[in-house]
Amino acid sequence: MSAPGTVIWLTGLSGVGKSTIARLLAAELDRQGVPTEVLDGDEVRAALSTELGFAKRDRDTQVRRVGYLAGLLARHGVTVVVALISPYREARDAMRARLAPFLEVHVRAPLEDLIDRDPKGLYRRALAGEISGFTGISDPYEAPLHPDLVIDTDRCTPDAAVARLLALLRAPADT
Ligand code: GGZ
Repeated sequence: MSAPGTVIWLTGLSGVGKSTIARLLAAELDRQGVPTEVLDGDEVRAALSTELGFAKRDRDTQVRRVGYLAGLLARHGVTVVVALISPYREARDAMRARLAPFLEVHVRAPLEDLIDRDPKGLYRRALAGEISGFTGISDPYEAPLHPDLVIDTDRCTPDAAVARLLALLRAPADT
């Protein structure tokens, strides 16, 4: 199985399926006896980042906070699944440099699909101008240049995504 203390960093747009995949993966790893925690952007914001908005500086602060927590857990052998938009490449690269082993996973789908799915109505509100600086609509998302894995959620079920992540954890170099 994976090296103890691996950080699996799921990055991608809102509503693309990061949280769903993170929960399923963590449940499966727990079932296999691998101590695992999920750090989800929404939850960390509610617990620790209530003062942060979505300006670049705030998003970078959020990435650093989550990276710090991930590092503390990983140091004690916990596998950490991060589900965070983390739209800026430089901030993610800084986490890769700090955390090891670190696997960057780009969870993606065509923007039109996300606008169609829109379970929370956030894209509708962003397109109507009611939410400013919304990632993918009116704020940038910098896709990873060298992700360890890409998951296209328009073509792959959550279970299939987890199977691919488990394969990556077993043999990071061959996937
Ligand atoms: C992006 C936003 C925004 C804006 C609110 N841009 O899919 P969600 O709804 O439930 O989770 C998203 C969450 C983003 O938190 P992160 O900590 O992952 O973002 S970042 O890494 O960029 O700091 C989304 C919601 O907040 N949301 N406004 N303007 N997402």
